[in-house]
Amino acid sequence: MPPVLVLNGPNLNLLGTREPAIYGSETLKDVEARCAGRAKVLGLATDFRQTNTEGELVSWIQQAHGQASGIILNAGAYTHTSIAIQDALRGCQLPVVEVHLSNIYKREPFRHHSYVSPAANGVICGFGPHGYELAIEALANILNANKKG
Ligand code: CA2
Repeated sequence: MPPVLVLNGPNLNLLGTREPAIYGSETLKDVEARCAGRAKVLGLATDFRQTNTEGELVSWIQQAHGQASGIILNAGAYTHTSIAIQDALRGCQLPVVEVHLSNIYKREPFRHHSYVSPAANGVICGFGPHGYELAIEALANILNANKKG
């Protein structure tokens, strides 16, 4: 089975270095290790990436077709602005789980709308780094169901 692509958008490279009250003290490396560990238990591999560039996210999503078994996406602030990412997700024909560290519905109104959600199978937000593990589990369930069906 091809790896699960775990994509992280702008500023998530700063995780654990600033704004701990919102995003916690774990680094993105820690989150990567959580994903790899959870995936391994479920018989999956992960390909974990971060970029500050919208176009790079779009390219990675395009390339995932046939190369990944599914996508977990924290698009960061592009969540709230990017029609290009939504278009790429709609075209990739893969299961997609949207994840956010913070509960975006508890925050500023401009974070309440997601362009990713209409193209995702589901959304996990507000559980910090553990949310990524929940997203891996959700994706594994979808992949198992697709295998059977
Ligand atoms: O809660 C999330 O995971 C977000 O996707 C994080 C984005 C934010 O724009 C979304 O509304 C919700 C921001 C990521 C910035 O991460 C930082 C981490 C540490 C220090 C500064 C920024």
